[in-house]
Amino acid sequence: MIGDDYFDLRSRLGAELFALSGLVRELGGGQEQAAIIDNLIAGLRDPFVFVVVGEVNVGKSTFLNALFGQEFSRTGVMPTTDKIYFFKHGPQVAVRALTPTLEEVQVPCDFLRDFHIVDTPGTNSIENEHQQITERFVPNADLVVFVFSAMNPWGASAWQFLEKVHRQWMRNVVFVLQQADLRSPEELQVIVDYMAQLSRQRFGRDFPLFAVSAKKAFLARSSAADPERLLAESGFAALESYISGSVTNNPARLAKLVNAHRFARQILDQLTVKIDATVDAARRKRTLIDELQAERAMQGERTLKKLTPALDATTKDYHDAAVKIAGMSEELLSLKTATQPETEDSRGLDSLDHRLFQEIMFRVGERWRHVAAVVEEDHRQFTRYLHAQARGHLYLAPLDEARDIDDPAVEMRRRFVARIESTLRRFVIGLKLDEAVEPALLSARKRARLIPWAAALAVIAAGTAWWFGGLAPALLALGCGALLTLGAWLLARSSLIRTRRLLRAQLEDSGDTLHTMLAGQISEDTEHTFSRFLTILTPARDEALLREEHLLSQAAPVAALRDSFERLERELQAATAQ
Ligand SMILES: Nc1nc2c(ncn2[C@@H]2O[C@H](COP(=O)(O)OP(=O)(O)OP(=O)(O)O)[C@@H](O)[C@H]2O)c(=O)[nH]1
Ligand SMILES: [Mg+2]
Repeated sequence: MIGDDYFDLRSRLGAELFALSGLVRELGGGQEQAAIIDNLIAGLRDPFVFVVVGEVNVGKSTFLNALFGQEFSRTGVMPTTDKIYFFKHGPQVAVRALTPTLEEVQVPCDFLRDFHIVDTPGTNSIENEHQQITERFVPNADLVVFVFSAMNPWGASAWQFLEKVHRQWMRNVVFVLQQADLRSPEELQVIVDYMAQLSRQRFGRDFPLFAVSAKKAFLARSSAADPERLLAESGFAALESYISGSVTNNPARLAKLVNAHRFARQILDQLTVKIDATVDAARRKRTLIDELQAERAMQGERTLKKLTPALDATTKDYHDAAVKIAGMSEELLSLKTATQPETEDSRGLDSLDHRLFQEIMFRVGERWRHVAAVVEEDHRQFTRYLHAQARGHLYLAPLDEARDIDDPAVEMRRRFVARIESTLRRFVIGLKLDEAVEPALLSARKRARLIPWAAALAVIAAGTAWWFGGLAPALLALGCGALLTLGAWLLARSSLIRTRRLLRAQLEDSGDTLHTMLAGQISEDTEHTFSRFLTILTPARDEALLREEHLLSQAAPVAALRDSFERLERELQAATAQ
């Protein structure tokens, strides 16, 4: 097909402009830019205009049919083309008279989308229309084909017509010596040489000249057998290649492609800048959230570090409380208690852990309320920091918005204090002081109960001995009884002392447990306090990441289009340089 290289370039540019227009619309590049691209696309479709002139019956219409391989223009031995026919593409054949001597003919042939053809009657038959053709069509023509018949190329009217063509348009003129099959090669050579000489004489220039047989070329392209031979004999190949070249290297057309490409390239550059900026903004946003998340973790650690002194002080305070409770247990685990009725001392036992808890709370309660206030302040400050960093860059929902809490920091403080208290309570309960003390107290009590009996036994034995044996046996019995009583007393006392020791040791050894429990608790609480910021940071990050990925997926076709624009630019430069 004629001008394949040009049409290939044009259709690729068209496809890229189309892709660009789609991207501009999709990425919100602006209606104005989209409209510019649409205009550029429409501008590319401008068809080439070929005008054919020559005397009657020289084979103009046959030449056109052969050139495009389609019989769209009528031919015949009689003068056939009686008007100027302007052929263009249409969905069906339609003829419209524009003037009495000019008709527009629409034909559903695809090549007519790219070529508008002006077929003219013989120059010798339409002297009056010469002006119309030279003024109206020739200046718009990309190619003006002067057809001469090899049988008689000297007919004056064609040469006279050429004289009327402005010199400016002569560069688009090509001579076709038609019906070459009716002459021998030698005759043709003589004619060709003479025509060249004539054109130099009359116009001071050479025109490209091709001797062809359109009849054979058309046959080759339609039904005939042995099309290669016919085509070779027709001499059409050189003519076609010349016409193809004139299409492909048409400077105005190439300039149009280059301009369209340049315009589109500017729009593409703007689009690239815009999308790069949005990708950058999205990336910065995600990086900011990453930083905020890292800062959140560090803030948690900083706050936790602030709590360590309180933890150590609490262990110390607990020690004091333990000493005090151990002291109190001396009274509880005394012989006096052991000899008292059971109900009273068990009340004392029950209250031992309660008292321990009270003692601890008395010592540490205020401290942990203060600690909670520190955590609350850190929480507040981090909230402020977070929103200050986010301002103008990213939207962060208020913390606990969904839970409808007035002041999350206050709520967090209350919770912190309550959980410390509950940890201390669990710790005290976990000591199981009553379990440690009760069995010892029971055994002490059993032993203590022996004391009055032993004493009574001693007195009775001494009295009986006095009665029957006098003073000496009585004193002996009394001594034995006293020894028995002392034994019982010692047994009870040792049991109580052991228990007190055990209790003291247990209380004192539990300091580490308390430390571990509290450390675990505050670390969990601090983590919990600051991890609540994740409820706003994580969704914000997910959203930013999604947006970034979405924008990158949009940037990818823009980058791909840039690449193919660059490739096409190189090809256009190469085509223009030829
Ligand atoms: N032998 C031969 N005959 C041809 C060739 N080209 C055209 N003819 C014949 O020449 C006659 C005129 O052909 P057309 O194509 O109608 O010529 P035209 O210049 O368009 O004629 P008008 O429209 O009347 O001006 C027809 O009989 C064709 O068959 C050719 O290459 N060789
Ligand atoms: Mg004709």
